[in-house]
Amino acid sequence: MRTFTIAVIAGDGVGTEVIPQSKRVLEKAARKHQVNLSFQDFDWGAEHYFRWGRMMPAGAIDLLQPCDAILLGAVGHPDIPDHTTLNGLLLPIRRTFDQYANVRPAYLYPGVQSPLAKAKGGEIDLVVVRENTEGEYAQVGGFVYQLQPEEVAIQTSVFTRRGVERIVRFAFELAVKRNKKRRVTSITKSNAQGFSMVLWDRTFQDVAAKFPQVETESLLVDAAAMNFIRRPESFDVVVGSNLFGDILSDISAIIIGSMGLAASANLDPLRRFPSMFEPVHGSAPDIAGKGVVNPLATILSAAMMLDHLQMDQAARDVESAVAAVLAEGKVRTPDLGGSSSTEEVTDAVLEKLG
Ligand code: GGG
Repeated sequence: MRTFTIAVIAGDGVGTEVIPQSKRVLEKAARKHQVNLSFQDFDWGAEHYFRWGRMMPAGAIDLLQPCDAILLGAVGHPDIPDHTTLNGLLLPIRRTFDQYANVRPAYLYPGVQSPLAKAKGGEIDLVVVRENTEGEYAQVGGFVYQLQPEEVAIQTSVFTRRGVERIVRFAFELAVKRNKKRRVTSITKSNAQGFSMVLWDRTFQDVAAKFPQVETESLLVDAAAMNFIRRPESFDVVVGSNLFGDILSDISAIIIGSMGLAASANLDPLRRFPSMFEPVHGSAPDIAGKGVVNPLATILSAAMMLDHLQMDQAARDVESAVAAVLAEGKVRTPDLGGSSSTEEVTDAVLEKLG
């Protein structure tokens, strides 16, 4: 029997509730397909920070590297600044393992009510592809006169032709693979950002020329935000920088009914390093510990992990089980208007898995 080693970082807040549930689903799906998943749990995150002054130990990357994939819950704690939690765990993993494609699908499942009055099940079906290693999140900059009244902060975005080209190519290849609308929308703000985003536009045109079978569209990020609300059904694959992809994928998450349904993958498409799978949502301290967080975003992220590990049928089984639970509409957490617990929703998914 084939064995995959999965590094598991439950992290903080609701991360510690959704991860055990997604492991239950993964175990059942793997058993059904005669695959063995060996989970290696790492107790990194806010508690580790309170104890040791850092979100993860110095040798963390070396411990993760031999694993086949990483499953992450959430990071963030009300008593630690967000830039400390993010830069102490999530961002270094994405960058060190060159997980340059952050893939965030948004599908409106039949049976789920979108806040957009006209949207019907199946009508929203898009993927935000976010550049994940450079751009606005490159962490280049510093303070001058730090903590003085005349303090200056400089934060520089980094856009390389290689970085833009590879993420745009990934988006085109995904549009071909999905074989739906075969449309790639590029997001910039090149009217105001006349260097980095102009490089992005030029690179997009160069890559697009190699995919004549794929329709293209270029939108400024403000127009894209509006059109995600006005005509979400027109989008297929949407590619944008680290910051723009982050923001737009929160809009795409909420128009499909809940952040609790938004899955994501941080991929190294070249498979040199482990890829990482996580729900789009954070640690949600307001509902943490109450047993009501929606586990489906993490379960769907786990399905993306199975797909990446080439367990295609197991991935489809998990997605179908989630779709069946949502279509039935009986068991759902409060974010979807229900009163079921995190565990009850997982039980329902397990039952559908058969
Ligand atoms: N699910 C992982 C998590 O906690 N995400 C919260 C967050 O702040 N993410 C920022 C990002 O994706 O760049």
